[in-house]
Amino acid sequence: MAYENIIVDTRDDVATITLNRPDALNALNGDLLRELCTALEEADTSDKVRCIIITGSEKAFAAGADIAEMADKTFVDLYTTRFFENETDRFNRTRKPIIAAVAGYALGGGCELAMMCDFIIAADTAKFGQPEINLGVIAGLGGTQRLTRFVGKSKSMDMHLTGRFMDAAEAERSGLVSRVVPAKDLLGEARKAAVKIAAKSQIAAIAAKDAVNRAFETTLAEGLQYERRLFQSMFATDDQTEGMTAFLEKREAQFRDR
Ligand code: CO8
Repeated sequence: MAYENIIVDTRDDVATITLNRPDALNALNGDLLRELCTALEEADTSDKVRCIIITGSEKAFAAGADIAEMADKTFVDLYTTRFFENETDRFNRTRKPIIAAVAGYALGGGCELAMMCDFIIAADTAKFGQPEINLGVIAGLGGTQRLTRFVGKSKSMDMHLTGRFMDAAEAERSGLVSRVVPAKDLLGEARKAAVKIAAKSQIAAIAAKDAVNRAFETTLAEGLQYERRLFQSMFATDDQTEGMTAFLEKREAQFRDR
């Protein structure tokens, strides 16, 4: 499919989706988000894709939801059209692993989009923030909930109330990002991680994502039970047999997603 606001490059089992509205620092408007969701759905169902990367430009992953598109909307508009609800639901239905590769600004909806991915690799130029308070509003794509779970109440409150930005080192220190790399290596490192994930059993990767995400939704006892059942169900797969046999035979496993 032809896209106007994103670029999709699929190779080596990895789909890289680049947000591409350079004139607006990749601000997230409805068209971009809908294209992103369609690209994710295509990747999720494609035999050629086993891991997905979402990235932006050197200057901005995304500088937030598109303020120009939102400015004239009323409460009734947002409420009756379920503004961006469908898009976030579509995004969250993606089963394959998604890595956010973030350079430059990841602000407001941009920070929230990065947090909706499964993990974040940041360039040393990355700046994260929830500056919606400067616009007289608050975060609306999960920032108050997800950032708080990532970095704890105190830092999350600080970010949401002052609107200040967090640099890459602080983001790594506080658990928002999994690692920080030099800006020039960002895509290379993200691709290396994605190719590594793509070589695993797809069933195990999806189950791991499912189980980790469950930690955000439930009690420890329920989460442990969920993990136990998923672990047990892995033993109904050929990939478990192959993975363990390959280890014992001292060779590389050849997973077949069965
Ligand atoms: N929306 C629309 N346009 C934007 C946005 C944005 N979020 N951010 C930047 N732009 C545009 C600018 O208007 C400018 O356009 P133009 O050249 O036509 O004037 C262009 O991008 C370049 O921006 P700047 O000239 O401002 O670049 P600077 O390097 O000087 O500054 C900043 C970069 C600091 C990133 C600055 O652009 C900025 O502060 N941007 C806004 C950041 C922000 O407030 N983000 C939060 C937006 S609100 C939000 O995300 C809510 C999400 C919840 C949605 C809920 C739905 C249910």
